[in-house]
Amino acid sequence: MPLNPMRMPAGASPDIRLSANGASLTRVSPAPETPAPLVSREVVVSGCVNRRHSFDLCSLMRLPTQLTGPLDVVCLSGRTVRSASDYKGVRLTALLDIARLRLPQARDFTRAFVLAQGADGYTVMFSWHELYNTPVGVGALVVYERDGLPLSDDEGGIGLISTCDLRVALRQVRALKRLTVHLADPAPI
Ligand SMILES: Nc1nc2c(c(=O)[nH]1)N[C@H]1C(S)=C(S)[C@@H](COP(=O)(O)O)O[C@H]1N2
Ligand SMILES: [Mo]
Repeated sequence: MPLNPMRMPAGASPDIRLSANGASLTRVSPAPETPAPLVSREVVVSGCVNRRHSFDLCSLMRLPTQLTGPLDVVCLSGRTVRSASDYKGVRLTALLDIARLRLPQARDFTRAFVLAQGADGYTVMFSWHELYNTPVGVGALVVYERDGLPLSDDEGGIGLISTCDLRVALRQVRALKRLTVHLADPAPI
């Protein structure tokens, strides 16, 4: 029989101490109710692409940089989540261009769309047309810096922002992990 019948959950850090007589437990930080921050260190581009590609911070920084300029991040309710002077990142389309869309038929881009997913599963969608055929694509950025500082772990590390949206907070993805390219099924004729 183990002295301490309380078992650690798998993957938990050994931050519980027994007192000298083994009777009481003292918790050492971090407290178990503090969730680990949602953070991304790389973005994987997959799905209908020729080359599945993974971009970490270094490879993102090697791509042509885009700055947003002053931006209010507003939610659907109208609440301003934050006002930033600048986000720095790269165009979402730059990542797609490197992975290269894989389209069975020449005109399949008309039904292509991209799902962008955060570490918690939060998912937003961009159509090929939005990205390549409207101003939205120019403002859809994978970002890694805000106001001259790297996005901290608490801010997700790597994110996505769509600066041309009316309510920017909604298609902002904290801790961006995945970009997957899909083809919508055409309706039967
Ligand atoms: N990964 C992730 N990103 C997300 C969300 C979320 O739940 N998970 N919520 C969205 C919503 S509704 C809002 S208002 C903003 C909040 O911004 P913040 O999380 O950067 O403060 O994040 C957006 N991005
Ligand atoms: Mo929100």
